[in-house]
Amino acid sequence: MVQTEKSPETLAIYLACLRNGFVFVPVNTAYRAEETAYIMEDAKPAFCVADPARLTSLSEITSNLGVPVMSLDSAGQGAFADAAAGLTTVPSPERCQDEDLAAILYTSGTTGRPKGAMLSHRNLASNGMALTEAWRFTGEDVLLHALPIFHVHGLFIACSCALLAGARMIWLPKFSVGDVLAHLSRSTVFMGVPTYYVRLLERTDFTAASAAHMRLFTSGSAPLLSETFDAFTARTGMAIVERYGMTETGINTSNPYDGERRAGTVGFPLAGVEIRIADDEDTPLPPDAVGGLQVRGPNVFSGYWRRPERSTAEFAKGGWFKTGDVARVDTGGYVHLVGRSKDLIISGGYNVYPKEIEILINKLRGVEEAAVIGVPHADFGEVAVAIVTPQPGAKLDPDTIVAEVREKLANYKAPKKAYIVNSLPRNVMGKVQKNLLRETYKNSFQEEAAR
Ligand code: MLC
Ligand code: AMP
Repeated sequence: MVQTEKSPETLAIYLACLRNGFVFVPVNTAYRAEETAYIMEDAKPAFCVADPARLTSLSEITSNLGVPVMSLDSAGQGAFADAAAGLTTVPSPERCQDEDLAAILYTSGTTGRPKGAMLSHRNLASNGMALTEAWRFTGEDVLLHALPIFHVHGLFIACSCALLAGARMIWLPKFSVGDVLAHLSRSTVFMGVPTYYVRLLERTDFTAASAAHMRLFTSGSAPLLSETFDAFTARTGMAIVERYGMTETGINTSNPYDGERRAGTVGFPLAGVEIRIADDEDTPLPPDAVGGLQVRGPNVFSGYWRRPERSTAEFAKGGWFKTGDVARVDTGGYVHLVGRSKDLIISGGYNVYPKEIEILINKLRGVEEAAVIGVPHADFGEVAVAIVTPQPGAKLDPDTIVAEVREKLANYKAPKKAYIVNSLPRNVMGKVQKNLLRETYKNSFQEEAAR
């Protein structure tokens, strides 16, 4: 398990794991101690590498579990680096089978607890090769890498393309619009979440000339608004390639490299990947019908770590994985994502599961019940907002609720605002009507956007 700041050394640890048959488990560096502890207890890693700033908070859990831990900082220094430097021989590579486990990536779930998606060597290799081909990567490319490397986007999608093609990467420690602008003239490919493009477009010094050396911009992890797509084309003369992926599957579909890149769509299935739209009984639907998007292929994971029951429930007969995304395929074959059946907020490309936050707020003193919803936000696409009812006689302060969540959960998950109300709207079954709440609070961030 690795929870370190982005560095070339962290990438080397990942590659060393692949080469030697170890299972790589990257963990988001924004996670608080409890979130990390949960993953560590679930994964039970043989060994842990962590940023020195985390050693104290991790020590209790690592010593309870008997997990050895070594430090590595953002500059690639620390006990782990020292030990590696002392090695005199390089072990020969392990002969891994296609089905052998290569990585476990934790993805939060609608139950409020993260589960580890088990990804095999075949999953990673097949998807990397299909993408390298689809996006025409060659050894001449220079990928400007600004994504975090604890998720599939930055770690597998971006790195697999560059490494399989023998391309170079400019390795930014994190996304910063200034750094990206400074390096575009030396790069040929950039991959981002929609927020990166929104922020680039806010800069008047981002022009057609800044992008003149680039051959490809891709976007994914969250919906790219048509306005962003159009503004980008108007500014640069280039069309962003929007694609669609998941932790459990890597990339499923992409707009074409050659051919029309259509705004508001995520293009066609990659080579070797099958998708279908199905109804609630898993019966395939005809073109243009809206239903659940299911996927099958060498990219699809084998199940969740130590959760056989969840793994079976998420697959339909014939090995089709139910993504939880609601989509339609038009008669031209383009896939349109139209919604999600899972209660999920995607904020700046990070997944936020309302359930996880609701469970936490419900435990706070004086709280009767909380409902967490996603509302539109100009920068992050959407952000979490909490609607909370007090216990009889209790007085609640919205800012305190937000602050208490931030103590326990990564900042990006914390609601950006909380509202205290007397009651939550419910349907006849007693279920909270989140659609009504989303409508009521949809303008929560309009003023900020206008400023
Ligand atoms: C940071 N903050 C966020 C946030 N990121 N809030 C909501 N949503 C986010 N995504 C908060 C911080 O906690 C902080 O709060 C404030 O915003 C500013 O923090 P920051 O550190 O300055 O933010 P910044 O570095 O600018 O980060 C924003 C970002 C980053 C967009 C650059 O979130 C990012 O790189 N996102 C990419 C995520 C990604 O790689 N997703 C791929 C998942 S894989 P405060 O209050 O403390 O100031 C996947 C599959 C697929 O989905 O298809 O690809
Ligand atoms: P994750 O669990 O972090 O891997 O997130 C996967 C989810 O991100 C998918 O199930 C989709 O809901 C969403 N997603 C990924 N790419 C796109 C995209 N291009 N447009 C809309 N949603 C996307």
